[in-house]
Amino acid sequence: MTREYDFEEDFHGKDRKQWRKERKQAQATDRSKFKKTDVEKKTRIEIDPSWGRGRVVAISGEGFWVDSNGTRILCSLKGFFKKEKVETKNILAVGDLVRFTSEYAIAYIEDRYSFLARTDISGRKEQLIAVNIDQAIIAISVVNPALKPALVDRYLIAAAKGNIQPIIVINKTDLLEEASVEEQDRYREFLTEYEKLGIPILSLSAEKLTGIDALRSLLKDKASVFSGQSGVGKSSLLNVAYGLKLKTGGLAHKTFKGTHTTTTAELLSLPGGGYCVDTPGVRSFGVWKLKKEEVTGHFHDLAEQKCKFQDCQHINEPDCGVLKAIEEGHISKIRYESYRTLLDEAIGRTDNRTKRKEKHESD
Ligand SMILES: Nc1nc2c(ncn2[C@@H]2O[C@H](COP(=O)(O)OP(=O)(O)O)[C@@H](O)[C@H]2O)c(=O)[nH]1
Ligand SMILES: [Mg+2]
Ligand SMILES: [Zn+2]
Repeated sequence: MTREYDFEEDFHGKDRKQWRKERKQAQATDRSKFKKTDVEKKTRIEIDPSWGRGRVVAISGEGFWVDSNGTRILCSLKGFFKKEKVETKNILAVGDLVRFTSEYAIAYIEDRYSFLARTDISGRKEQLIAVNIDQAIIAISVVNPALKPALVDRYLIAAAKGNIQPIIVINKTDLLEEASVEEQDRYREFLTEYEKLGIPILSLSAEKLTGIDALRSLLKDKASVFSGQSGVGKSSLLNVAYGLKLKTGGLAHKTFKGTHTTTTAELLSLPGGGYCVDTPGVRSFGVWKLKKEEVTGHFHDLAEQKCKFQDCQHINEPDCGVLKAIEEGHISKIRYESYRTLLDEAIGRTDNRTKRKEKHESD
């Protein structure tokens, strides 16, 4: 894979003039090397030891912000990356470890150990939210916005696909006190069902500062991505936990519908150790190319039931163990409803019009 080399020292330690001269020469060789670059060749590109190395911490209209030894550098991307025909919307994502030339052009992307991806707004491409991340904090609320278990399951599937440990945080628990009995029941049912799956769950309130210490220790020394519907309080939680000043109240942006907001994810360095990506809120989160097997695999608790047919989808088949278990109260409705939502999505049964509408509102 990648060669170990202390290029940073090399990169910064050299006399600037001498360094430029060397870069020029290297560039000449570079060009010939990149000339007929295709995907195949690109993956075999050798890393020039004099290139800089850093981590992509933010992506904006201007380019890619790369943190190299504590210095933020604005980089561009070598043209050959753009020619690559891929199904991924963004070639680079926050968290990427890259090598850049003396002209601050990113020429190499290191192998990723994890990624969080979703389907982009057009529905035709995969969009990388963040890469090289240890854990995904799936932030939700029970009241305002309402609890959406199917959204949680989409995140859980996406996290599993991308080799990321999921953690659920339920914010705005202060609102539960005055919530309806149905909402309180839903909260309890959700806790029971998702704890059963072995996923860590934290109940928090950014407003009342509940569970903030627990959140901090969870994020300490880890690379995390904060994900979840807009308005659940992701930025608020990070603000109260770390004394940050991230913009909150994202829902107000709805008034600007139609204007193009260019907010992108940003990798924040946490005081006390660790990184965190605060993602701009999304209304919907679709798993890229969600397959039926991924849905059934994720809902393995349902598969434990005995059905007449081996390939039972637990919709309306005769002698379905799942439907029977729901009737008898052994399987929670929350779980089943989420399963049906995702199964419908995977087999393309979701009404396309609704889907498009949802997607449109998503950023
Ligand atoms: N009641 C209550 N409101 C909260 C809490 N956390 C955040 N909010 C409010 O919810 C709104 C959305 O918060 P924000 O942090 O922007 O959510 P994000 O879109 O997920 O980043 C803001 O008006 C916050 O003041 C909480 O724990 N309790
Ligand atoms: Mg936010
Ligand atoms: Zn069945």
